[in-house]
Amino acid sequence: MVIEELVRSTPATAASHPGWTIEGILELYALPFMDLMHQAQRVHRRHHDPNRIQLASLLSIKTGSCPEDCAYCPQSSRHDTGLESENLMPIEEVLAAARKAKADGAQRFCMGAAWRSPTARQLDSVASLVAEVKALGLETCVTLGMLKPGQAEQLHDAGLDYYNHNLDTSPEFYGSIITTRQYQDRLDTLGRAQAAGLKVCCGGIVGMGESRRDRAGLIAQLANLSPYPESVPINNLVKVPGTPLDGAPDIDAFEFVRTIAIARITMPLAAVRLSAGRETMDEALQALCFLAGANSIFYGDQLLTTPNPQTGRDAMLFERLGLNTGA
Ligand code: SAM
Ligand code: DTB
Ligand code: SF4
Repeated sequence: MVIEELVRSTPATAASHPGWTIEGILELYALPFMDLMHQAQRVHRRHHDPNRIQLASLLSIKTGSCPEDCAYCPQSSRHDTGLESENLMPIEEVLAAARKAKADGAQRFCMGAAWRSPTARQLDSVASLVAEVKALGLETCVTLGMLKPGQAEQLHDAGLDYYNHNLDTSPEFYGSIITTRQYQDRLDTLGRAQAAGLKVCCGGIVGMGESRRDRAGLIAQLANLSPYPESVPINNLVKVPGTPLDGAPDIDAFEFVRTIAIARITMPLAAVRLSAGRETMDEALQALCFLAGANSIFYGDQLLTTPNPQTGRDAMLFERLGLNTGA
């Protein structure tokens, strides 16, 4: 069986596998659900502790008034979402949040800024933040928009571990969601981050009204990056009133789980993160996502501007499932 062979021959390295074309990925989507889950568990157990979940905490260090027009995003200045804009957060506030995240058990601290692309001065400020957060003993991640030549190197020198920059969807659907930048701009920034020696956190959003082929197209793009991303966040759209996608139809829960399973199979070594959208998922569905190979979550009561499950609720879920977090 072709799929069996592809799954078996996917290398245990971060090198992409030439077999993961859109058509190959659509074949995975077409598998009976139980067979897909079985394949995903096989891959997951070969490369990861199946009972371990990595915790990453998020902080919005600069909120709102973004000039980009991403149709899903509450922080775009083009949408009236009632969000209050904030300037770059003072360093002490960021460090207080990072210390709390560490005390709560997070391994990684991700700082997000609603910028199209940071200026040289903004990047200097973020580089100082990164160095201080790193000194607390946390892995560091930032997401700042597009990087210009030299900026990824500056972040790397400051001690940054990961750069988050999502491809969000397939190249074909991208223009229906964002018009103020091109897919190639995103690929260029990812290339700069990788060339500077940063690890990459790159994934996308499902539930934006895209087709299955678009979801397969996103995964094909991710899996064929060379190397594929170390972290792959799979976000379920958080529908925010005032954004153009507020009324998007819900994605079928099993289609979401399939997407996680396929990210796991095609990028065996990656940390696949069950990202935005957990607030509206019940615990059984989250458990199914972990079974499909998700082994990372955003941990903390808030994502960037929208709510996330309370940490106490997550801790209870881990206990009920016998999951450990390495904390
Ligand atoms: N401005 C930078 C950028 O776009 O790269 C960094 C911050 S931006 C908010 C980071 C990511 O959050 C986006 O790429 C998108 O994948 C995700 N995101 C934003 N709004 C979302 C929503 N409503 N639901 C799910 N994910 C969302
Ligand atoms: C990612 O893939 N998801 C996170 C993080 N990377 C930066 C952001 C989710 C944002 C959800 C909407 C909000 O809270 O503003
Ligand atoms: Fe700006 Fe990032 Fe939101 Fe797009 S996703 S509007 S670039 S903050």
